[in-house]
Amino acid sequence: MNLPIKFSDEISNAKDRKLPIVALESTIITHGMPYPQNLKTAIEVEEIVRRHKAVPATIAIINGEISIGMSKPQLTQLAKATEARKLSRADLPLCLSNKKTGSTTVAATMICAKLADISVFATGGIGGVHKNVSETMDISADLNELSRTNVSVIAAGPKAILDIPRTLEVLETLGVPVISYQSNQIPAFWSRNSGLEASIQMNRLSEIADFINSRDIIGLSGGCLIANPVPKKDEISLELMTPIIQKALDKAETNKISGKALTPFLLTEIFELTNGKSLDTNISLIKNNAKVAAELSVLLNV
Ligand code: PSU
Ligand code: MN
Repeated sequence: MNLPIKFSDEISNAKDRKLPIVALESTIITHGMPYPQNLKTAIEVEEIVRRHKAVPATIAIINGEISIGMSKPQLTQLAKATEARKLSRADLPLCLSNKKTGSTTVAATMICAKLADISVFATGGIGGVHKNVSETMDISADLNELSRTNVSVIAAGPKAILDIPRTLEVLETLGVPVISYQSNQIPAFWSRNSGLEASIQMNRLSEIADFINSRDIIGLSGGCLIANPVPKKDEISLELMTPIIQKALDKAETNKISGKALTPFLLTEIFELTNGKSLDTNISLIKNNAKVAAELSVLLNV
């Protein structure tokens, strides 16, 4: 059986020439940001990867095919889509069997990147353990995926809507290294600091590349999380974010929002409660992650 996988011309060419490639997710386009900022950001993030000497591969399932690299019309289609399914490990095959279009979360993007032999992936923030986990058992499949699929994920830490200490405990249990880049703290997405100490701090990308290569040499399975704090000029402090996040969580509880819908709901609420500032921060951190991922992919490609 042939894999249902389709490479864009840009990615086919990059593969032929053995150029470094950076995977990018598509749930951030369909469920993470409003139109048209989502489209503008997706295009700009790809440009940043190119400027830093790597090739961007935005990943989604388009009409039943795992599509690695998007054309502008495809990005536009995703950005305007209202029906696209948010796909994770459990439901990724649904869109393949019924020839539908869906966006890939961190977990699903990792799976597709691995199939396409791409080992570096930039996103905004990963999913994790939700704050009310003792009642809901809501733990993102992103964590499990990090433990089993060997792709390095550059993110601005777990989203601060999550229970960050518990998310880190789960990652540790699963054997996923969390490397804080140029910081002695775990970043909290919109904020540079979570108040939690970094478990591993590295200040140079060459150290991170050596670390990843060492994992590969001893055959450790699973990926690694590189936690890259949002640039200072665009951060919103944790003090400012905490009451806003609480308001959004309360509203989600009142409206009985759960499961897949929860993360997109909270992001939209927070966008409104911050008069759009949270989106500016989100855009800034994803761009910063794309830059670091491109630089890392260049180092790992030699
Ligand atoms: N980061 C963002 N916006 C998002 C996401 C991440 O800035 O929308 C998405 C990612 O695709 C991540 C998903 O994998 O949210 C987590 O969803 P859940 O908690 O349902 O697993
Ligand atoms: Mn969930």
